[in-house]
Amino acid sequence: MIELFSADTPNGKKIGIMLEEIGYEYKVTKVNINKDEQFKKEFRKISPFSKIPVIVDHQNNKEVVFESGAILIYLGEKSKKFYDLKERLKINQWLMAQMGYVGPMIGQHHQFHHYNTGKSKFGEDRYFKITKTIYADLDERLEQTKYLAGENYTIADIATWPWIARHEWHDVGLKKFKNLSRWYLEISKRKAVIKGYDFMNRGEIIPKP
Ligand SMILES: N[C@@H](CCC(=O)N[C@@H](CS)C(=O)NCC(=O)O)C(=O)O
Repeated sequence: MIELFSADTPNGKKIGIMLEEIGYEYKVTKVNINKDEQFKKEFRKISPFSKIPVIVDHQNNKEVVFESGAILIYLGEKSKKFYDLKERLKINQWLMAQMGYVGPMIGQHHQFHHYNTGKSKFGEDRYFKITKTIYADLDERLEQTKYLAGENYTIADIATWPWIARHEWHDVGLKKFKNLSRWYLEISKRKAVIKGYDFMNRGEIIPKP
């Protein structure tokens, strides 16, 4: 059994989706990041930067894995699903791009454009512009390939999709990006994605473009 310490955010949803995709039994332990539970001493023992998500693999000597990208790789290697070692070089590039660029930049767009409007024009303009560029760059990639790392659905898609699923907050207009919308909609229809998107059982529905 895998224990998932998480909150209902794009980084949290990645792992809910992956666990549903690989069909593993898992238990969600909620960490309320709005009430600073991530800073509690007990949680910091498994999460050195006080961040969700983290997993504990009770079948594997209570192995702890933090950082969503590392968790996806761990689960991909363990299940031998969505992380084909022959495609590893391509998958890693798109996964790292999500971890180091797509997520952090869109995350800042959420901070300035969604949560803190009016506090910093510079911040709002900067991250709005970067988010639009990310949409365009992903669209260009998905014009050439079916999925981000090539012809197969992989952990790189699982890592990126939950960020685009917040498109209503972005005000970029997902519909305008034909290839990105095609990819988004196709992944939205997967049973595991529908279930993993709502891994906190709040009745959440995936927003349409
Ligand atoms: N690179 C990390 C980022 C994790 C992260 O930023 N988690 C956020 C929620 S999405 C969090 O725990 N925030 C609480 C805080 O910063 O205090 C990952 O992908 O796992």
